[in-house]
Amino acid sequence: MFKSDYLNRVYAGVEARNPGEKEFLQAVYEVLESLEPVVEANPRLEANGILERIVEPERQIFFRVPWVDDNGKVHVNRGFRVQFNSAIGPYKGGLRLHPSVNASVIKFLGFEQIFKNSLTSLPIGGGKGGSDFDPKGKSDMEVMRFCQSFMTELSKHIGADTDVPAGDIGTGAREIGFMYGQYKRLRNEFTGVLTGKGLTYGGSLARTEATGYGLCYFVEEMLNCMKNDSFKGKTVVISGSGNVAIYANKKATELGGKVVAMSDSNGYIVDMNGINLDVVKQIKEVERGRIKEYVNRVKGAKYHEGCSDIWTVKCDIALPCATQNEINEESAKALIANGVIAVGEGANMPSTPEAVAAFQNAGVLFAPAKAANAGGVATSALEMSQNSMRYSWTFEEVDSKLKSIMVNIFHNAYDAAEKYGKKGNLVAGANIAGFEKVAEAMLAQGVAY
Ligand code: NDP
Ligand code: 2IT
Repeated sequence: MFKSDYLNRVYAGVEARNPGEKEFLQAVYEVLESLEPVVEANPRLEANGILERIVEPERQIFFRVPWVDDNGKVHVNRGFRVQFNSAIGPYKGGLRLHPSVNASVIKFLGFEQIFKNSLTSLPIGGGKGGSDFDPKGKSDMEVMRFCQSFMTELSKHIGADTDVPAGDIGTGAREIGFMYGQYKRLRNEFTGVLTGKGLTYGGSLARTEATGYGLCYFVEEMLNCMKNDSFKGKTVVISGSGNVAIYANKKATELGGKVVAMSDSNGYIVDMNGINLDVVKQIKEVERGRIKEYVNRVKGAKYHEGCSDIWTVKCDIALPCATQNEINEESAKALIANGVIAVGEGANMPSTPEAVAAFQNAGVLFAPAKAANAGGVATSALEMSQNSMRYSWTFEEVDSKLKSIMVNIFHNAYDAAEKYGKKGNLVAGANIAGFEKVAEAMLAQGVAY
């Protein structure tokens, strides 16, 4: 529990109102823990009920998504959009399509998005959505019918100045295209209501690469400033083989690292010569196949069933880019025993609280998701700017803005941690720096009653 009575009261309230929502509670606990010194130093926060308000979504929309498969059979999934906080801009955050999606998962993601989006320094509030629909094994037409049905309801609640969804697990260019088409059909308007759009209809150059590239820019700056080191010559392990993992691999390699392992939800591959990214892209992006296929195409590579043992592969830098809680204490200890020097979270909340503590106690540089993977949503905000201007920047322009945003986020998180007596603790620093701007805006805007 916390030293502060205020924090204990707020957390007890969250537990009572959201019973059994373990991911959401985990995310809230971590933020409150970081905010302890901030709450102590700023009595205005308690006096204005800022924490009670920030842990409660402004609006939650849960809806039925009926769709028809290729054989004419009707299916029903559940759709979610949690509009968590609009203090600094329109709600902004991705849509996750995965069978594990439930209210707890969407709320943890939406809650973290508030602070992440604030850290980008761009004017975007926090939101998240998705469905327990599983795009795996579905035909393009089935995915299209699902996306259209999903958007038929979602379109009533979003808008370019209200709430701007984007991709996440299971939602890539194909799904965004189908959803955008349906929104346009229903509303008869061509606006930047979604980001991650295709380049022919308003998408931004470098959005596809942004999360993985941004993660590596952040880790490079962290290595540089905290250890006078870099990616150069380092062995890297990356979990996942989706959007974030693929472009993290590309940038880590460009910066001089060697990526030796990647995974999907069935297992992981190890290639000590350095993973051939073209082969991974062909299997995962073009064929929508399984990562184990890699060993049939690249000599000397090995496949192992199961995900968690990827963290027993010896490396200098670990980049978890698959899903929440994929690194537990045991995996963290295996990485530490093998001499890992830095961990950068590409996925959202991929390390359990015990794993984070293990890394920090062992002196491993630890880049938390809210800060390290903010490049995706930051570039989404740049896509929104370009859409508003009816203009588009070159790849180099967007990439250079992304890079300076990531470098800034590192320094803001580092400085905030130092200011509150937690030097080097980027978890605390990111939570505090993200929180301060949102809290100021909420204070300025008053309480509606
Ligand atoms: P993708 O759907 O493109 O890829 C997800 C990858 O993670 C796949 O390799 C998938 O394997 C694997 N994976 C998914 N769920 C699980 C699971 N339960 N257990 C093990 N492996 C799993 O998603 P993204 O790359 O976009 O997202 C990855 C992570 O990054 C998520 O945490 C997401 O929230 C986060 N993120 C994404 C951003 C973006 O811009 N896309 C921005 C910031 C964060 P399989 O193919 O077998 O399903
Ligand atoms: O978790 C995330 O930040 C995302 N999935 C990206 C959200 C966005 O709006 O681009």
